[in-house]
Amino acid sequence: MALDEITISRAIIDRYHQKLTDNLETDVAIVGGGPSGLVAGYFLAKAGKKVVMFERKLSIGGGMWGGGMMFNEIVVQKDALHVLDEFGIRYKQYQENYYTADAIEAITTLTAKSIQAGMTIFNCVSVEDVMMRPDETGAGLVINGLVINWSPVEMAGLHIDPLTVRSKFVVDATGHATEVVKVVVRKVPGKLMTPGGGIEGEKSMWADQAERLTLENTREVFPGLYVAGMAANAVAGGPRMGPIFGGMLLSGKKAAAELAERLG
Ligand code: 48F
Repeated sequence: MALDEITISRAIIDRYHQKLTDNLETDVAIVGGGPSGLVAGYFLAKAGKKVVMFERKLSIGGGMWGGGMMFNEIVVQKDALHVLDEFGIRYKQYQENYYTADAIEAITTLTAKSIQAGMTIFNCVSVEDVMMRPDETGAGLVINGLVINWSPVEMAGLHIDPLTVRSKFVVDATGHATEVVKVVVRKVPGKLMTPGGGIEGEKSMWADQAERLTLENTREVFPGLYVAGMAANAVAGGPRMGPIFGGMLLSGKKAAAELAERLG
């Protein structure tokens, strides 16, 4: 049977339209397709929650592809190996408590398994704002959705209005940039649940501290808004850690567990 270009086009448009409309309302919307967001999405989907991810770039994976300085190996400490095992990502011991994995295998597997678990990912989509509503008491505000646009629209600076998706919770997993939290600080009345009420700002390299703090700092920072991964440290004033990824994996898992519990 001869292939028809119009059927090919129709198939893509129909399927994408279905995928987008199916995800206009979800339990959790994750911003950023780095390791922490992918792990969070995987465990939420596995727990039966409806979860969508928006990634600005064409490729999913954030800062994991390049390992350290484009040496495409990552280091993972012992405490986080169970996450690699869950995904079936292979690793080798380097020294006691230092394990390495191929960065490409790690990120492609996190991506594939999170989609197969049920998360929907939209790439080339940038989150430019949030949606806000009064909380249950009426006294404060809660974040209950995202404002999205095509990344090429953003890159070209075109004056085109966005679309909006609603979610019970939002996760900022945008890494060092903390883009969603920055929008909230700038545009949503109220304070963050941080000591100073704002973004404390990421500190310089200290891998050991940073790995511990990434997990501790993974939490709700504004009603309806969680932070995971490097964004959690950047908001709370924790240091950076470079190409060791156990904290990112554990952070995603923690965010998913807390959200799944709150969603019931
Ligand atoms: O930076 P990233 O990999 O986040 P992460 O999960 O992991 C951090 C590590 O990769 C590394 C590190 C560990 O040693 O420090 O940096 O915390 O991925 C963040 C993703 O978010 C996307 C961005 O393109 C990247 O892929 N992103 C950022 N802002 C937006 C966004 C936005 N406004 N809308 C959509 N995607």
